[in-house]
Amino acid sequence: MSNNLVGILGASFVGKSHIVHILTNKPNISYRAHVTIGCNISKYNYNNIDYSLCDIYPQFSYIKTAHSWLQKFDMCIFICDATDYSSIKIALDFYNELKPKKYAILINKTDLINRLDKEKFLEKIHNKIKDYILVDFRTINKRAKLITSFNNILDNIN
Ligand SMILES: Nc1nc2c(ncn2[C@@H]2O[C@H](COP(=O)(O)OP(=O)(O)OP(=O)(O)O)[C@@H](O)[C@H]2O)c(=O)[nH]1
Ligand SMILES: [Mg+2]
Repeated sequence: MSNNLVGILGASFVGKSHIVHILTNKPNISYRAHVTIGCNISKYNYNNIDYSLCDIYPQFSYIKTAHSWLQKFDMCIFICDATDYSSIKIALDFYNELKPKKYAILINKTDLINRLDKEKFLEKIHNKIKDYILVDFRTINKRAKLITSFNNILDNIN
């Protein structure tokens, strides 16, 4: 495990594991959806820096239990699902629990909504959380773009 711990947090089914899978596997290995229990740690290298991507079980009880460990994370990336408003509240609850100094929000599944709904979703986030880096994204079939966006996040919050 590297010294750079990156927490990948958000409600269940928002796409956390799929994102980590794309970042850490070859393009020909397809993602098989599964429920993540506990914390899955994957290695990621960018600009000769090793990161440990920690894909975290999204139950609030787990976040509470693992609180002191999660607070050691160097940065947190909160994932929201553009089709599910409740994913904003859950990301916010995790943010308020951990209060990370360095964090970003990635809005996933934007392939499933239209432009107008996307604007409404973004406005809702703007009203709730200030001062963050925002990436809006669709995981599906956008590997290269995800890697670029993710590396941009690392550049900007590091
Ligand atoms: N259409 C669409 N589907 C997506 C996208 N990203 C992820 N998915 C799908 O959403 C489902 C849930 O993704 P996961 O990555 O397993 O979700 P998770 O957040 O890890 O869920 P938990 O482990 O239960 O917390 C999977 O079937 C993914 O393939 C996206 O951008 N667009
Ligand atoms: Mg998962």
